[in-house]
Amino acid sequence: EGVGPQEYTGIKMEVVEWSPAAKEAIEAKVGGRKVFLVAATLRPETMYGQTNCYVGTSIKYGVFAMNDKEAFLCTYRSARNMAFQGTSTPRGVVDQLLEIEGSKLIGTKIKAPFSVNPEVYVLPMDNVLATKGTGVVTSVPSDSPDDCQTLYDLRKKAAFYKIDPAWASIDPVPVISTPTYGDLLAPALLTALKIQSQKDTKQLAEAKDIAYKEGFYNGTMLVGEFKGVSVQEAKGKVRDRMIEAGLAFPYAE
Ligand code: A2H
Repeated sequence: EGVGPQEYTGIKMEVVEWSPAAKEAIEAKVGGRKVFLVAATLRPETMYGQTNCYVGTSIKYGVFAMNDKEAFLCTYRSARNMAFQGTSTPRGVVDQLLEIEGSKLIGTKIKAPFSVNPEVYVLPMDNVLATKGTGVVTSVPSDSPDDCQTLYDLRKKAAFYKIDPAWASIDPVPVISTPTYGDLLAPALLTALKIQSQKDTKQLAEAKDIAYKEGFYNGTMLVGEFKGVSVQEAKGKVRDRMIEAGLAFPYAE
């Protein structure tokens, strides 16, 4: 954790189809609002490669009215931060419509803004922290070692994780190229560091560090409007485009 506030990008992922366990409880209470799962990311330029989304199964989430038309699914803590950052109206008011446990969200189908794969599924991840961001994580297995290893674990043990294998069937998408690791940085690092499971937290922390530095300082975009542009230059521009499109917003904590 740094000293100052961390500047994230909040990514709005509209619900296309709720999981059976969430459907009735939620649809009855949102008053016709569009509902979005909302993730906090430090890497908006990687959203082209989102293949799924992660929640923690034992985390308590809420659905919060942001205004008359939209509701966000995230932790109470993050909804409260948003209320004081002008994301919802009136300022400072948290309007919680319902509470739901993460386990019930698994299998929900959502839109993945800017992704090559326009619709993706909500899946479980062991290491999601309730105390960071919104408690919802966009999964970009091409560039995040944690996301990639979790996807591999889910594919290996679909029954154990109680998921339909089809929900984890989208492969990592090349988004950024680096001279040392090629077009799929995170899968290459998992192999190089011999990482086998989400439980290899020490090696994953090292992989995450390398991935972040390599991607940021040496990466070039392979897709989207800023194809061919360096990641350093594209990062803020993709963020701006997503905000202009109403698919993202600034979020700090
Ligand atoms: B990042 P920092 Cl491609 N629990 O987004 C666990 N992890 C969380 C989280 C939570 N509650 N909320 C956000 N995160 C993840 C993309 C990404 C991210 C890529 C590569 C690296 C990366 C796609 N996932 O993060 O502790 C989110 O994943 C590595 C730094 O605040 C978010 O950005 O530095 C990042 O952790 C924020 O972590």
